[in-house]
Amino acid sequence: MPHRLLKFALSPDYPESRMFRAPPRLGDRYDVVIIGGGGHGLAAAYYLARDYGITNVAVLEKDYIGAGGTGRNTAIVRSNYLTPEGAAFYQTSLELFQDLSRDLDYNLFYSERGHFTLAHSPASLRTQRWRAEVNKHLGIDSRVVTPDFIKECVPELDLSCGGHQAPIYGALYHPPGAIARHDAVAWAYARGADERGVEIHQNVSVTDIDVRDGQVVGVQTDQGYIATNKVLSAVAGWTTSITEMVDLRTPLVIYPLQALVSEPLKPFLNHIVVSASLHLYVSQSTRGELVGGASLDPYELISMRSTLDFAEGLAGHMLDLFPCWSQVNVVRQWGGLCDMTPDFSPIMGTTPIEGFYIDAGWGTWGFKATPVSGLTMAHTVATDADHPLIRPFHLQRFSNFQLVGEKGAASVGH
Ligand code: PYC
Repeated sequence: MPHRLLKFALSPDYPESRMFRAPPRLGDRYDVVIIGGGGHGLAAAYYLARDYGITNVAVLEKDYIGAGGTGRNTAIVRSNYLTPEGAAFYQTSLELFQDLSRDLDYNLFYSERGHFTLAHSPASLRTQRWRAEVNKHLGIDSRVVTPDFIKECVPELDLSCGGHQAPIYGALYHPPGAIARHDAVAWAYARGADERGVEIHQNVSVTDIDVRDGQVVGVQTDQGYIATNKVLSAVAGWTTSITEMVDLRTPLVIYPLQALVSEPLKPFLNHIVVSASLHLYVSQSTRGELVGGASLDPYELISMRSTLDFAEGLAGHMLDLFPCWSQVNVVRQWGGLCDMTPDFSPIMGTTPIEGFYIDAGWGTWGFKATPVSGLTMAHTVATDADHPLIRPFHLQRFSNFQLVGEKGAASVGH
């Protein structure tokens, strides 16, 4: 079988068409340059082409598409946020996700699972009750459930946590919580954008942005100069290196976030389980792997390395909840960069530099916002006016003291 597979891979008659063209060479001028070939940049390119007919667009990715945050997260989609601004934004994203496989004509393995945030004390249960009421008020499907309900849904879960940790008193339950195949989201948006004429250039680094009299006029890359009047930065953890090029100050600080996967197992875990007290979230992917993560690493750092400390800590807490996993092998772990904002909301929209648009501040919540960020940034770039859904996330909020505090809605204690 491996030999046949190799022959198939090397054959010039490979029957599958490419997901997107390999464009010949970088052009001299584009209407829009998007820096960052992750889900957000590719989604913005797709909606620019689909909704506004703007197709003279180059997406520049310094690595391969989806190499950054898009391929380095735990692929959770949910909308149980706590501010009216956040709830409206993430709920729109969730609804776009629900129809995205059909829209992009590509199976994204979108799988609605139900999302539990466990409460390990009466005080934590009161907090989850408050979250449920706020969610209901904002039109989000959320409720508090009993230990019996949790046990029925997740029979493998040890509600007593083996006596090593405080037991489970109940949970916030968010039925539409889902997972998706994160790489496929990037590939499908890339294909949709490419089919409409957008050029996707991998392995192209932006080295400078040319701003004259407060207006973007071009982009310098390691493969030549591009004239353009519109640049969208969609590089998440690398945002500070791009904003430095245009002298734009943001309050972003970069932290690593790590995750791991186990060997594939027969499907048994139908839900997403989160424990804020144990700093853990876990789900089972459609490939059967247990996919788990924890809080941010406890230091500011631009690094994507993985550590044994993280794997040991997370595995220990997984076993507190699921002692039956003691023989499961971890097969892979990785780290990603999180561009954290002080209020745990993104930074999106126009900026004081004409023609420079920002899509950043994605911290640990970027994947779930992929469709809505693409949709709203495409509107913003095409019309030069911030989309109503992202007005609250404008960079200016930090100087106007109009922060959108979402810390309480972070899935674990980040
Ligand atoms: O916000 O759901 C979330 C999340 C999961 C992992 C990191 N953040």
